[in-house]
Amino acid sequence: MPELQYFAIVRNDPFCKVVHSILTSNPTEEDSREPEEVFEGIPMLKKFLFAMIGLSLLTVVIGACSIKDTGGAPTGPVVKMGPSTFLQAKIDVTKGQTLTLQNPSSQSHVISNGTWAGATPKAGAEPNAPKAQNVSVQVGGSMELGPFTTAGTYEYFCTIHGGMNLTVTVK
Ligand SMILES: [Cu+2]
Repeated sequence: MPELQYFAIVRNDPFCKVVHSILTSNPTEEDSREPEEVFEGIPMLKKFLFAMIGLSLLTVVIGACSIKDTGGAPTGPVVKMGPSTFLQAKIDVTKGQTLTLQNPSSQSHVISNGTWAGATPKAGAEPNAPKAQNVSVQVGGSMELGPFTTAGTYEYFCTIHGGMNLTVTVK
């Protein structure tokens, strides 16, 4: 299983090491036959089943080891942005959580504390509001707000897109 060994060595990860040692361990003393002998004694269907199970396990193991490589995926609430709006105008957040703003749209945004009052941008942060001061969020990018430590209502807006408001309610 060269791929698996590669993962185990590259990851240098306890879980991967365990899997690696199991799959590369020598036959036990009770079973002193050569691995080839053992394999020959198994009917074709069983060999096929073992191969399928082996492949499934390999997929799961590689998947498990790979997930750690991706890292950074938000564990808290997420609000996505469109080209000129937040795709939701309000979000509830539990005290202590950090909010992630993701921008999968075709336009970049600039986020600050405050709100659009009609056509007028009103910058300003409520007491205890996590600060955002002209944070540029590029196409495909994201930013974090928080952690929100105090219950209350907090306003954020995009300074370049009129009416692009987000209200965060912390409970
Ligand atoms: Cu914007």
